[in-house]
Amino acid sequence: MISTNRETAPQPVVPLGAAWVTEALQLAGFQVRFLDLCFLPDPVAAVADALAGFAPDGIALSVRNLDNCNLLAPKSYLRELREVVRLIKAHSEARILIGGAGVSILPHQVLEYLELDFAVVGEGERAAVQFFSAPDADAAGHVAGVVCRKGALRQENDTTPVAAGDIVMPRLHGWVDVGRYLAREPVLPVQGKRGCAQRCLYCTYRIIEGSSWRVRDPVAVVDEIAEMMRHTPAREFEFVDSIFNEPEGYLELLLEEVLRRGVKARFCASSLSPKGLTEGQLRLMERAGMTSLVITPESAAGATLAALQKGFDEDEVHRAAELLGRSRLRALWCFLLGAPQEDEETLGRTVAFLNRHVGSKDAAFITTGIRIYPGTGLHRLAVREGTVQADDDLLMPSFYFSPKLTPERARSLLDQGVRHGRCIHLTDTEAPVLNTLRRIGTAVGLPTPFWRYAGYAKGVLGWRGPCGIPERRQ
Ligand code: B12
Ligand code: SF4
Repeated sequence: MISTNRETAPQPVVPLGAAWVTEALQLAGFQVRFLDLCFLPDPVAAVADALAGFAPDGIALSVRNLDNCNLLAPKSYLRELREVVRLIKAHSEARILIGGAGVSILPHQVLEYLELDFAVVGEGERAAVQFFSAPDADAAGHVAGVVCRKGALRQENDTTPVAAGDIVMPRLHGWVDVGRYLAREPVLPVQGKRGCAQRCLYCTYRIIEGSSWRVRDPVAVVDEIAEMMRHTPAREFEFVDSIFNEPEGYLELLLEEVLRRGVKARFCASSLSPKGLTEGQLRLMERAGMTSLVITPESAAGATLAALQKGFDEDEVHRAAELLGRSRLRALWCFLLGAPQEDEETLGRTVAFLNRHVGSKDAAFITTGIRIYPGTGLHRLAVREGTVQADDDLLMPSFYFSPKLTPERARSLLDQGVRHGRCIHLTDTEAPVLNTLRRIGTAVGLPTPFWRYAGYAKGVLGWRGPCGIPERRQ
């Protein structure tokens, strides 16, 4: 298994999905080695070295990201990946399977670009085991969830979910050198559920994880946390679920289990919806050791929320903000600039929200433009509006930005309107100085989340990331 992700912005991310699939392969009886390219200076040389010492029958490539989804400083990771694939093909006859979140969104395009034959759409635990167990390449190509380069997906991801009970424990520390990640961000990821039953206009998560919620047994999730605490120095965990507070009732079961077991750890969540958030949930989060969360309204204006099909309105966003403002939890508020229906009026509402609700313990994360993915409502809208051509394969990033505004005007309205320095723009996170700050922060034991120091870093260090003219294709 080769985890190919080498991005370190906004933080290096532990290859949880790759570890999970590797564990499933090992449990199925395969002898597996794990190569993580994240911190290696020369990925092609690293793969060549690995192949010199080990001649595998099969090679699995995990591809988390295709690109950085950044309209203002776009970067595709595919060219470097193609070099790795070419090296593998030149040195090995092994059967190759590619998977991961990035691959799941554009499987045919990725296969064509990399000149590979087989990809998995969605979760890989079962598909990878069946693929590598198949007697020949033809049978391997018939495994559910596998896409062949010239063929169709055998079965839609949605119809072949792994039952929650089938999800094994990833045993992250068994495969990944977690110490290297913990030296840069002292937090390990945990996934409590897969899928999302919402239908936001731009979202790909249902393609990657399935379109219904599939929750893991809270006991198994807490077992996993306890095991990581036994085997690693990690004492903080991030729930990477698509939405932490859905489906209704799950976070309560999970956090009650944390409390029942007396787990002494800190927690955060990478995505919370304002929808239906209650005071009781926030109290429970505080009691269970949650200290911060990322909340993703994407806009604070009714018209854009409706156009994005978020399933909640402006009042709900304000209501959630008031609850969070009264809690001890730090919140990172995520907004997308330039959504459908965005104009000066809607942006003004978001700016007013940022001034009113993003308090001194909080920050806001601003993304300009929205990456367009095939099969989404946003793609259909962008074709109708002429932003992209219907036959654009979208492998190299294209972005939606409301025709009623320009990115430059939106940024200037935001900069002029927001009265505090706690807005982090996506481009800011690409500043190379951040990696050094992260390591220093971790070494001296600076309390997390690191985004809480954004205002200071911007004011005192003048930290700001690259911001260029959009470059659409490479
Ligand atoms: C949580 C999250 C984050 C968090 C991560 C926090 C953390 N501590 O890990 C944060 C906010 C930091 C983040 C940052 C970024 N993210 Co992000 N993130 C996610 C999210 C929601 C979940 C990822 C996750 O951990 N899933 C849980 C694991 C278990 O699942 P998994 O990795 O997908 O693995 C499963 C399958 O993919 C498959 N699989 C994996 N590997 C393999 C290999 C083989 C061979 C097979 C067969 C199967 C297989 O099986 C696994 C188990 O089921 C996804 C969206 C999503 N729902 O997937 C986006 C997502 C992966 N992110 C994305 C992006 C772009 C980014 C950023 C580049 C954005 C940016 N510019 O800042 C950065 C990159 C960070 C980095 N260093 O790589 C994109 C990638 C698509 C693309 N366009 O490239 C996604 C898909 C969101 C989207 N836009 O649609 N992210
Ligand atoms: S709630 Fe989040 S994960 Fe679900 S469809 Fe909407 S954006 Fe995607």
